[in-house]
Amino acid sequence: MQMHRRDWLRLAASAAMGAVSSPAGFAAEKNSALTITRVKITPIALPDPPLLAASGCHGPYFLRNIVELHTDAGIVGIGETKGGQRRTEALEKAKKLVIGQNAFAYRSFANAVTAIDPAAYAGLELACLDACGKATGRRLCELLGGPVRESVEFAAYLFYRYAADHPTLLADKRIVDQRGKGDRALDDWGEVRSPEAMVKMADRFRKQWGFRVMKLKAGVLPPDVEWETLKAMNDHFKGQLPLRIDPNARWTLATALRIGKKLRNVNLEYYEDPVRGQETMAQVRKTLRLPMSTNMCVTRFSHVPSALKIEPIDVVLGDHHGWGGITAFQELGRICQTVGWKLGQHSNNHAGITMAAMIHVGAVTPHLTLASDTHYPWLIQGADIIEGDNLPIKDGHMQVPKGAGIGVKLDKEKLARAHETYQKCGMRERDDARTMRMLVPDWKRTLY
Ligand code: GKR
Ligand code: MG
Repeated sequence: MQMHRRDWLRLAASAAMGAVSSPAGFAAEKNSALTITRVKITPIALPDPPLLAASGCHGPYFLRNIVELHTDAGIVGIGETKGGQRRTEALEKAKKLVIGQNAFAYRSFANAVTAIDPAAYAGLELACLDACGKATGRRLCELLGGPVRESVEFAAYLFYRYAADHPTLLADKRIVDQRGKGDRALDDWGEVRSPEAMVKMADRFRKQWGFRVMKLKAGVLPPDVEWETLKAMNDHFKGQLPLRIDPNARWTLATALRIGKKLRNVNLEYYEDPVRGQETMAQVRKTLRLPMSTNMCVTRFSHVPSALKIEPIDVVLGDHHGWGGITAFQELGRICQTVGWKLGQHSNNHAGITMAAMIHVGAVTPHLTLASDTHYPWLIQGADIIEGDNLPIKDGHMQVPKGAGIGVKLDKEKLARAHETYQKCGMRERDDARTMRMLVPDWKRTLY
């Protein structure tokens, strides 16, 4: 089926009107062992605007894998995790280890599944927790000992980008929906590749969603232009909003030090991954004495011991998909609290199940006090695979969903459509460099 923005909006509206919220009355199943009988993995592709990062330009779709975990009680738990064919294969392999197990015993297969792929475990654990929540009438955050907060703060995630109806990008053969020019464009943000345009975008993010914290995705334009952008944002908000800048390790040590010195002149919350590797990050941190954060040089538990010695960071940006599930994220929280690191959440493109999961992560991790990253504002309204509208963001915060388990419901029609898109578009792994080369044929991820 071919869709464009208006169709997505219409479908979302009718799904919302037809949504029936069923109470958590699962008394009959309460005594069930909640044995996992079947697991369905559905790879999907959702529309993605041309956002720019050190990796290049986002392609026409981003990929995710959706988990439906069936139990003998008739309860189905849902999960979402990273996308791409390799992940689908890992999930297919992992599901063989969980069928026949009790959903409440999700930690009993954690090591075996994490050894295949932490992101596969994260998707399956989430689906187990959703099933357990539905079986007991408890929200996920309640199952995991919370909530410590009902409202979780997120940051504005600001990307330089091309207009959604850039003619070269619209000619991409992988596009299988009816997006086009003008009001048929995926979105109306237009091109944002200058400090002035970024200030306008930041202002609109603040007005539309109330974000208090602003993160600039850097590693795209020449570093001095990115510095000018951050400074213009700081001036625009009169130095009152905390700022972050993330070049995704596309800067040399010399550039990171040169730009880093200027960062002292703005309301900087932290300097995120300007350079690659713990040693180089530590050099930047020791020279500049700025707070440094990462989702690149400390991304798994085995990276912690060397980070304690080398001291490259002050902040870990965890991701429950990469660290091996929400329960692993809670453990990460305790480690960060113990060693004196602050904790935030990293994000890649995701749909509403992950969005809800990230809110629950915030609700069950006391030490998670920084505003989390999320790509969710970039998800086209009506394109999500959950029932109803995209989850609301107000005053930069999102509320823990009210229903049992994760608290959001899978919309089967939208899921089928997103799977059909995955089958037709031919994209099987993220490849931002390929899209970037459509615009700049000799583009390479060289260092600045
Ligand atoms: O979506 O282009 C992007 C981001 O750059 C993402 O891939 C990064 O993983 O958000 C991430 C980050 O904070 O480094
Ligand atoms: Mg980052």
